[in-house]
Amino acid sequence: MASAEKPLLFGYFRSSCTWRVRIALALKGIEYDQQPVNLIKDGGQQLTDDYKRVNPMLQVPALRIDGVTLSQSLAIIEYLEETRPSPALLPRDPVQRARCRIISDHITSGIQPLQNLSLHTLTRLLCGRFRVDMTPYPTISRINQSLMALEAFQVSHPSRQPDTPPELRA
Ligand SMILES: N[C@@H](CCC(=O)N[C@@H](CS)C(=O)NCC(=O)O)C(=O)O
Repeated sequence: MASAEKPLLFGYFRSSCTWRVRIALALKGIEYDQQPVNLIKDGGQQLTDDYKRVNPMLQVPALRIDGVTLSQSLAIIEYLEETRPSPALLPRDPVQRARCRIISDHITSGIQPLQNLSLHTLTRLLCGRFRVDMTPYPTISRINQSLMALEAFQVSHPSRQPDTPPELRA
C-alpha cells in the first residue's frame, strides 16, 4: 500500500494538531518532508489560494501520502494505522481502543475548538503564548512527562521543527 514517494506534511511547528501527526509518523518510523504553513505570518498562510487547493478547510495539518491529500489529524493518524499497521498505535483490546478514542475525541472535539478560539482572538493579537500552571493537574503532568521521555515525542516537538524560529529552538 505504501508508495515510494515520501509523504509531505503541511503544518505549523506549534500547531498541536500537526504535532500529533508528527508524533504518529515518528512512532511508526515513517520518513516524511515538511511544508511549513505559518498560521500567523502574512495574515495566515493557511488562508491563501495555494493552500486552499491543499485543504479547503484552510487548516493544518494536511498530509500528502500515497497519491492523496488527507486532512483532520485523527483521520490522518487512522489512515497511517490502517495502511502501516506496525507498530500499532491502538491497543488490541476493544475496550482499551475505545478508551483511547474517547481521549482522542475529547482532545480534538472538546479541547481543540477552545484552543483555536484563543489562537484567533488572542494569539493573533498578542503574538504570544500563555503559560498555564499545571500543578493542579498532576495526572496530565505525569503523562506528559512520560511521553516526553520518548524519542518520537522529542523529535516531533515544536522546538525542533524546520520552521521553528531560532529564539524558540531547543
Ligand atoms: N480537527 C482538526 C483541527 C485542525 C485545526 O484546528 N488546526 C489549527 C491549528 S492546530 C489551524 O489550522 N488553525 C488555523 C485557522 O483555523 O485559521 C484536526 O484535528 O486536524
